[in-house]
Amino acid sequence: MSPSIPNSIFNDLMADDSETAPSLDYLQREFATNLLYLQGQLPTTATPQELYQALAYTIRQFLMPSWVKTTQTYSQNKVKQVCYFSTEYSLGSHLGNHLVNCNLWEPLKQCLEAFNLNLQDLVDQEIEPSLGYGNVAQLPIDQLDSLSTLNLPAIAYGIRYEFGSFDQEIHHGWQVERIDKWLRYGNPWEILRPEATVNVQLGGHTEAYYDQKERYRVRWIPQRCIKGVPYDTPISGYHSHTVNTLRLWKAEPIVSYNSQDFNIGDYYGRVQGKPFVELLTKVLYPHDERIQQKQLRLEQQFFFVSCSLQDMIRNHLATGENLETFDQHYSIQLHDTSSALAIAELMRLFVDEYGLEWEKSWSITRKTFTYLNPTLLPEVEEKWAMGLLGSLLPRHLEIIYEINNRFLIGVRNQYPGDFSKLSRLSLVDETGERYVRMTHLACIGSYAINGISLWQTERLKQSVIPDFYELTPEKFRTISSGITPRRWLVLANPRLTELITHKIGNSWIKNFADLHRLESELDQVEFRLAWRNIKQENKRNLASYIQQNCGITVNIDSIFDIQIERIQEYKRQHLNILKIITLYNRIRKNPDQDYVPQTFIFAGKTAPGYVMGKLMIKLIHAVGQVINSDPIIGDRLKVVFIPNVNETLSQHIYPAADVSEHLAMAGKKAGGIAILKPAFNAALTLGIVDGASEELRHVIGAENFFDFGLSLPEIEVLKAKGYNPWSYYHENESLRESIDQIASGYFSQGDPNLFKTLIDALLYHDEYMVFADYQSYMDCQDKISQTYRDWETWTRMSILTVARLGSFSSDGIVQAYSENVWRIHPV
Ligand code: 16O
Repeated sequence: MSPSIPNSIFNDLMADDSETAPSLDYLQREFATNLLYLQGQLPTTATPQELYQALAYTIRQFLMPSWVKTTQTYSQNKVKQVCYFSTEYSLGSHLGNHLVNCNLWEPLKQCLEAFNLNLQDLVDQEIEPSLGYGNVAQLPIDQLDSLSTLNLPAIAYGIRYEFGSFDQEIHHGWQVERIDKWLRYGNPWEILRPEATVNVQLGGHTEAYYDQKERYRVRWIPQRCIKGVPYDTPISGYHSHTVNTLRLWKAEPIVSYNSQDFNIGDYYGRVQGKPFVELLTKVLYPHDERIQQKQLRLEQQFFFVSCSLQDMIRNHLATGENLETFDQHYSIQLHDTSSALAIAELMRLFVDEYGLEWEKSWSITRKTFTYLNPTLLPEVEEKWAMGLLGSLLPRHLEIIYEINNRFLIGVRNQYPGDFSKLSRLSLVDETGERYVRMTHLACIGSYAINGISLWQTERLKQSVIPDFYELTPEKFRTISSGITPRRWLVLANPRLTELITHKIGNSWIKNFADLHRLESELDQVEFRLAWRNIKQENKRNLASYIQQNCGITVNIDSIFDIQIERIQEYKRQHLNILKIITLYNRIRKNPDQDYVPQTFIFAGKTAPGYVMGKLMIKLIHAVGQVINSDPIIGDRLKVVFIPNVNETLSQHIYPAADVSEHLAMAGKKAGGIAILKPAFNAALTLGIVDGASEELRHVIGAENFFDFGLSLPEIEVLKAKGYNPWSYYHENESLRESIDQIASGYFSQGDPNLFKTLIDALLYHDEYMVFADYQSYMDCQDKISQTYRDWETWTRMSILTVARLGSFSSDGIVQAYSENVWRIHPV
């Protein structure tokens, strides 16, 4: 039975009036109504969080009609969609993003001003869902923004972790982790879809049988069965009617309606078992530490791919199509190997559940998947121990064996007698304990393989998976990465957005290459002045945040130099610290000289079990404490650590940055889209030339980029010669002085032991060649200070950086993927 709501009512609701801005009056009424009816609050007693919620409810209704229409259009017109499969999404805040995309920022700002409320303050109340770490989790989110903007059909599947990336607190300079309860106030941006629930099986064994047609078949007798419940979140695009969906799965126990199950004991047993099932989607695991709960991670991966594939098959069949056309309606983008099990699961669904022939199933499967490999080093590849995989997914292990057998027959024919080739390509690693190699599964089961930057894709071909490149070179694509200008410029930096738009119109927001028009404005002195003043304003804002949250007064005429990324040895925050200590020593020795004042701003989390990462955070604080309170130094040098950085907070930091640092040793960093965010916000880049930074430097011009350090070939030469950190220590006086200070306890109240592990790691191994790059880094730093003295030159470099970023918008990337890989079309 479907309700018959009169057209006069429903058409009105669905009417598309997104072109015309809602009246002030309307917005004010809606906001007040939501505050009262949904929050049960009065203006006098409402907390900022409740005001934010009322605002969120006010905005989300603008999205709903387009969202419903988009979904309906896809299924009615049987449109081909790209489906992202990723275990991680760094969503960032919803409200600000939708306000920009729906053109509601200004109207709402006015609406709230009349209520004596500040829009930005309320936007900052949102607890963002941090359901992933770093670049790899950010990439799909920016691409989804572009997909909706370009009216391209997409759906993203993932896991609805109850607790995302932990909250970072700093106690006496040490990182302390707090559970991220992002759902504690409810989540106005999701809608629960219980009717789309699916069941997922785990464990048990398999058995062979003959079906009615006397065909040999296998069936899986699972030991456990759990429910996957989807929660949908809208993904809006910039000034577009397309609202795509992010569908995240939560694990729940199956509630039986079989009356016999309801004897008392069983009932309480079930209630008590509930938390164990829900453990599955409880928490996001960091990947930069060894996880004990490996099994849980494998369960998470399988759970979400199984839910998603079943969902897709159900939707596909519901349109009246059969499975033979599956690949014509879906392209599945495997985001790293954490979703590669989908290949085995799709085969199982086709062969076991729907009775398709193996060959047919394999052919459809291979035409469905595309694989993004964002890694650099073969040693970080994901492998699952055979025993674990077999006990959790017995049928999938058999399927993987079968895929492997058939694959290796082909390899044997192509390379007769080459046994080492065979073992290098095999899905099963048999060099020690036996493992299934997920990278291999992803390569074999997909029709396109791409890296994350041009350079990294080359590394994939040459050194990460060269055998696959040799075998199937036609699968490899070279599409770079980019970020969305909406989130990283329009939302993050309204002042700069306004100035750019004032100069060249607003077409650049959708056609990012239009920014090149800024180059012709370069010679106008008022323009450069305006550009510089915006940076100063943004620095003033950040300075007051720092004052309030870190209790440190910073000089807004100093260079704001940022290093925001995960704290990891290979990213070399300690190199930065050694530089800062050197600068400190210089001022102490010659206090009367004229120095360019500098503020060094760090932010980043480190994995909870990563001792060295934690020690690096402590070192930043310890050095900061000494420097920041030294009267001789005054405001010429400050060290700041901004705790608990996430997407939203970083959007307040980038616009204030003069310099952004990227210090990872050459050859260690695969993606590096992080380098783009400060550049979008007119910061100059100081970095190792490697991968993404090489692309950036090439595009903006080497003269606008500060580079330093050893290149990858130079590192290899040095390693071959035998790298000895001691020789640098002995030869470089200021380096030695800095190291000795840390080692002697100068920054740890006389305690020589506190940083001993860190210092010893540098002196005895220095795996990431911090010492080898130190002098070149110092020289580069001096060049920066010199350049900064001349603000005209500096501002020109800054404008040119932004003007030349055109090719780094995720719009262009997604366009290229759609045409060359996914073969999807605008709707
Ligand atoms: C519920 N949302 S009832 Br754009 C969610 N409708 O299902 C719960 N949403 O998970 C959540 O905890 C609860 O809200 C409290 O916030 C419901 C409708 C909706 C409309 C537009 C957009 C997004 C969602």
